[in-house]
Amino acid sequence: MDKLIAAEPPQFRTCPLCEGMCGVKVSVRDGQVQKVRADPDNVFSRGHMCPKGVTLGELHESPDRLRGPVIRDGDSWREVSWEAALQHCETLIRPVLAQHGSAAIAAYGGNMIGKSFDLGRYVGYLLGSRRVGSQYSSSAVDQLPKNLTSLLMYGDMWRIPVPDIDRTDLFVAFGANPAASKGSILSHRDVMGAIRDLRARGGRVVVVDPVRTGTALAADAWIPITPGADAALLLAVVNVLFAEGLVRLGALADQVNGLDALRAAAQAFTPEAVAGFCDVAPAVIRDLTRQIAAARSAAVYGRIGLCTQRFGSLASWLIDVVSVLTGNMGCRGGVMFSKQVADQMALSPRYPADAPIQGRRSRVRGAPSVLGTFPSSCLAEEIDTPGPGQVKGLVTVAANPVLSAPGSERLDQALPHLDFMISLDNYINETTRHAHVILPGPSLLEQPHWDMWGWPWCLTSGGHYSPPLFVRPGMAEWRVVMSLGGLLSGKSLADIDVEAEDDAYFARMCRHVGLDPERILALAPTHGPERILDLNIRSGPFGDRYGEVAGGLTLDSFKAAPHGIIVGEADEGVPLRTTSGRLELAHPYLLADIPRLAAAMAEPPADVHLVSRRTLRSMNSWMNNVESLASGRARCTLLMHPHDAAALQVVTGDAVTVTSTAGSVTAPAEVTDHIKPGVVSLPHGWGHDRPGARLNVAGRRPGVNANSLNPPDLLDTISGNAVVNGTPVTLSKAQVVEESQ
Ligand SMILES: Nc1nc2c(c(=O)[nH]1)N[C@H]1C(S)=C(S)[C@@H](COP(=O)(O)OP(=O)(O)OC[C@H]3O[C@@H](n4cnc5c(=O)[nH]c(N)nc54)[C@H](O)[C@@H]3O)O[C@H]1N2
Ligand SMILES: Nc1nc2c(c(=O)[nH]1)N[C@H]1C(S)=C(S)[C@@H](COP(=O)(O)OP(=O)(O)OC[C@H]3O[C@@H](n4cnc5c(=O)[nH]c(N)nc54)[C@H](O)[C@@H]3O)O[C@H]1N2
Ligand code: SF4
Ligand SMILES: [Mo]
Repeated sequence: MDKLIAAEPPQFRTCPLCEGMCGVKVSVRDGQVQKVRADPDNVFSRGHMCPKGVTLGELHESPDRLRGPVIRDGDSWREVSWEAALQHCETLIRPVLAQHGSAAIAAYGGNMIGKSFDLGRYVGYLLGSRRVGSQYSSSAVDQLPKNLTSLLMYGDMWRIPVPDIDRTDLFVAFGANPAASKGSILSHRDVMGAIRDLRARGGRVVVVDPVRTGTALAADAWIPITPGADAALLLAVVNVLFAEGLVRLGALADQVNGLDALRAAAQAFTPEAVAGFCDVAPAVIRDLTRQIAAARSAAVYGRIGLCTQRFGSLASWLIDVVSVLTGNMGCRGGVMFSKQVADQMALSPRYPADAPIQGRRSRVRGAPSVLGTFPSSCLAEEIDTPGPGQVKGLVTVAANPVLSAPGSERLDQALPHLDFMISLDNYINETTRHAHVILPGPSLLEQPHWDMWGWPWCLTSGGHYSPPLFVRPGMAEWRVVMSLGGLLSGKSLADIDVEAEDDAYFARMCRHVGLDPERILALAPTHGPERILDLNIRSGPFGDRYGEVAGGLTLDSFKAAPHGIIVGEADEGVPLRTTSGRLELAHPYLLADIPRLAAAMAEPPADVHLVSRRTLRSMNSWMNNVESLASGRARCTLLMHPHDAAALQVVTGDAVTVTSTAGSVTAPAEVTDHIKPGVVSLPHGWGHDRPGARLNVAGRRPGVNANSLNPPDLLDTISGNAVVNGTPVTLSKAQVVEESQ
């Protein structure tokens, strides 16, 4: 029986699992979660949720979830006190720092950071550049191209435009499948419902994707495209907009730089010139362009299929360019920028650009860090290649790169050679099984929640505070994080004054938002993440600035509103923080990458391309360990077109071996005409067959790791983002389906 924080459940929370921000009602009996259901009164989600949210209790109660820190002794794990765990960290870190300095320490930050109340607010302290020599992150297998293009175009890496699907007349989605993902960099209570509503009011939806996804099935038109070819198609759209005199800058007319350079850059990319590369007919490209130009409003959107491909930055840039050229940027029904109640990035002194576009080059491969992050696949070689600067110590924070990043096999083999590996993680999984110490965070029900990865992409401005439901046994996570940060900066535990450091950390944020730290510290003496959230709300556009603005919001306003508060909606217009003060439509950094695209268009095409997918009942790698989601039909299957299946003489269920220059996996075929011929699709996040991982549910249905096929050196060069879509592969019929499927 777990200890409740207060005695009056049911409790109303926001489900933190994806960007959907569904309000849920958690009922408890005898210290156990009885059920989790949608909260019809949540002001944002109004009763919408999905099957994952229902499992918040199961996640909390999972016997595989670590309740306290563990230290590895050979192949076994020992539960220890928090003090002993941190002491062990000190013993591990000290000699590495003494011998090699912080340059030999790397950190890998993962997806769950943004969902954790303490990590999300203290990770900046932990992974500051004074403590960690090189940074790696799941962002470089995700949205890094979007960060890059937003920085170049608008001067702010975290201002990413969001499609206004509730008011648009035409929604065009590239490489996104909200039917499974529930929307990403697009937080909406119900994206698929909005698509239905849009069509019901006479609007149109077009999906550009090599797979006829659930989203494509709900759309008016599906444009199957060769994976990795979107940048070429979008350049042709730009070409046609200029050629046919369809460019309308509207309100942005006198705020835009680079129109002529853009026209020149797109000159050679006529629909005829790109049609073969994209496998999309010129007439289809012209028709799509004219539809976007003619629509009263059009919301053009691209997500993971667009970012994690060979030309992820060009494609991400061009998506926004099309919006600007057709008068849909910063406008209702087009794409808009959120106006947050508590913009976490606004508290960061390093904001709006966290780091220079290109920083130091990696030691082994010579790849530059981009916006402070090295390509994910560099980490393995930095660990296993001897020489000055070799990575000797690693901190992973809520990440599972052994499954989630290309080069995963080499990383798996390199990790045991580290002098130390410390993981902040709730499970012993494929990555953390190599750690010397694992420092788990609270369960999602043992911590407060305020969605810091949903509201930034939401055109409704509002907030919802979820109080913790159960008591977290042991040390508060922010204290663990600060202690570890102190150790990484060379202090000994005895010398770390967590509370003084916390005050200093908080004071820096106060100064950054123009508030006098002494005044605020006197008003807000309680340490920890809630004080930071309160500052974030109070210093934001709707806040009370600690009494300076009458009627302004505070964290207490939200604590008094169990179903959340909506305060308004996003403003029209484009917030510009570029040095020119103008929207940079044709930044030279991006233009310089066009010849690489032109060269790729001249290469002989691959016979078969591999792409990735998600399923509704999964969350990256880690929720494959939830029994009620895992049961049922096998999900780690290879989607393939009947033509490709016939060529191999395979039918659904037969084992097919997929081989690339990086490796080979065998998975059961799922033959379907909902995929373009010459394209196969595997879900990502699988491959739970490594010994020593303690994921008992996932281990029974391990599936295969799609990333063993994605070559570590294949990058979107200018962002360093990984390529996990569009990998050339070959197929062959395998003799038996391995038991692992
Ligand atoms: N082939 C292919 N690869 C991909 C993708 C793809 O589409 N195709 N997608 C990419 C994308 S978009 C992403 S975001 C990345 C994700 O990459 P990662 O972030 O590396 O992978 P996750 O599976 O999300 O790992 C989450 C980690 O958080 C831990 N965890 C869970 N709950 C908690 C908690 O409360 N606290 C702490 N401290 N840890 C917790 C889990 O045990 C797990 O180790 O994968 C990328 N990789
Ligand atoms: N249920 C569930 N929800 C999730 C997650 C999860 O694992 N499970 N993960 C969360 C995370 S971390 C993220 S980042 C989001 C991602 O959210 P989405 O971007 O919606 O992700 P996917 O559902 O993988 O859809 C990507 C689509 O891109 C297509 N695609 C692949 N290559 C190309 C290409 O070259 N061009 C084009 N045009 N399309 C291509 C794929 O076929 C696929 O349909 O989802 C989040 N939500
Ligand atoms: S859609 Fe996302 S936020 Fe909503 S219940 Fe499902 S996982 Fe949770
Ligand atoms: Mo992601």
